[in-house]
Amino acid sequence: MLNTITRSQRRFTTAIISVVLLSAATVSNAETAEAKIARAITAAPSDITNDATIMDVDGTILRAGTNGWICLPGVGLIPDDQHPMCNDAVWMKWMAAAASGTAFTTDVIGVAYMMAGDPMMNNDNPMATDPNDDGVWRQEGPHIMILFPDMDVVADLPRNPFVGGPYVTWDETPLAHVMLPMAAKVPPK
Ligand SMILES: [Cu+2]
Repeated sequence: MLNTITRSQRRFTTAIISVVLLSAATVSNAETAEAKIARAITAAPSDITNDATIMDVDGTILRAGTNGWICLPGVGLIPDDQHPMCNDAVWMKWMAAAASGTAFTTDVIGVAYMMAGDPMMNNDNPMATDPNDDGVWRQEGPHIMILFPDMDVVADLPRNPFVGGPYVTWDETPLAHVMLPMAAKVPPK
């Protein structure tokens, strides 16, 4: 399945690259490293963040770490985003694949913490930017995100973000993953 990325999906990931570059250019200078680190460490529990590497969205190391976790002050794929995340190595591989337009594969699960919440996202289409775009929009509160080697193992999970519990986001795209919310939420108006 991962070998058969459609042309539209490829166009999507190409668009992501330009977004990343734009984001790096506009965000980096606006804030101090201290402010970025302070926000990045709100993404996960302190027994992760205390020894995590803190990396800016453009790849600059703001603080070296030792435990393999990488915390970022925002989602680098979205311009000016300020929702921090702490990623394991598998999620960093996913981020790189999304940014470069290459297919993502993994042999093991990946875990990312976003305990400070997500930006508003379209659950069905990672490319959607207009609130009037089709699909279900959701803004997740504190949550964990999980990648699987084979999404067939989570085929029974809902695609609806509002039924409670874990759900699949960006189903049928190369960026599909499971969202595990830690708080209740309601659909946007
Ligand atoms: Cu998230």
